[in-house]
Amino acid sequence: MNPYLQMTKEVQDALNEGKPVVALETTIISHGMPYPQNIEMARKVEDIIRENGAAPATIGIMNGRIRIGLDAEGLEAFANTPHVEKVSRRDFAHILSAGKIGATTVSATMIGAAMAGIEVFATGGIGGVHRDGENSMDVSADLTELARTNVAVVCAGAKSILDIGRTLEYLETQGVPVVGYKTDEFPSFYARESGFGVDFRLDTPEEVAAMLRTKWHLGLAGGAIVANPVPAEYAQPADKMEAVIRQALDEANAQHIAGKRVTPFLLGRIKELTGGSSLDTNIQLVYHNAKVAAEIAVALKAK
Ligand code: PSU
Ligand code: MN
Repeated sequence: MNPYLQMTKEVQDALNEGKPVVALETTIISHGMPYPQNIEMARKVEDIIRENGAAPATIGIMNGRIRIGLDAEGLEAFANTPHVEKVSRRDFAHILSAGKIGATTVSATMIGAAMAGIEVFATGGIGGVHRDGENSMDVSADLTELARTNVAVVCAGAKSILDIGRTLEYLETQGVPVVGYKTDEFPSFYARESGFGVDFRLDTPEEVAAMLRTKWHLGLAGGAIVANPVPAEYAQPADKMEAVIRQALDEANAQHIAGKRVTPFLLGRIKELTGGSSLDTNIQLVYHNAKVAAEIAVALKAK
């Protein structure tokens, strides 16, 4: 095993026995939600994965190790330590060698998952091409990671803080399949709609597993997006979110927020401006993604 990896017994046993495992990210805990909702979400999402037949592996960097699976203390540290670093591919080696605590984004979590041999990852939303990204060149490292690392990412699409059309164009260029899970439309996180289609629609975990196995058997490197819309009863109206997002974007521009601070700033402002009603949507869609990810991980082990 890679000497930088430190696994929980639950994950180690599952991997040794060829049982399904689902990766989870820590940026969503440290930078995506307030305490204590983040720790409640982090615990419950693990239970949902277990209930659906897989072992949960929440991934983060701590004390010079890549943690694959976190115990209660580990989860608490990511949920409630001030100034946890946000780690994408670029930051990974530095945060590890410096012994800092680093919450992994989608890109960094995919790296850790692939090192451990985990094929499926559940999260909320992915990063993408930001609005005005054609000028700022602010394109999330999540997209290039999806092009090179063999991990399927189950998400509720991308928030419309992003330019969803350009995000999908970029994914096409990078050869990343965008699967609509029981949907023909790419979802926009809070809303089930975005106005953009998916590359193809699949309706069962077995079909998704078959596509992934075939892709990887062929040696077509890279992951895939499994876009799973938020359940209708928890969705928010897209027009209400658009007004909030525009205000948050205006504030980010006025305050010259750039680089890795952009996404956490926007997420934080959206939460404040919606008075927390968006937080429940956010949490529920993560639970739904965890369930679907576990089902896909189970189906992949049967292939
Ligand atoms: N989008 C969300 N919630 C999140 C993120 C994105 O709706 O928590 C986090 C994820 O960890 C994602 C990261 O990988 O933000 C992308 O950051 P950036 O835009 O700086 O690449
Ligand atoms: Mn960025």
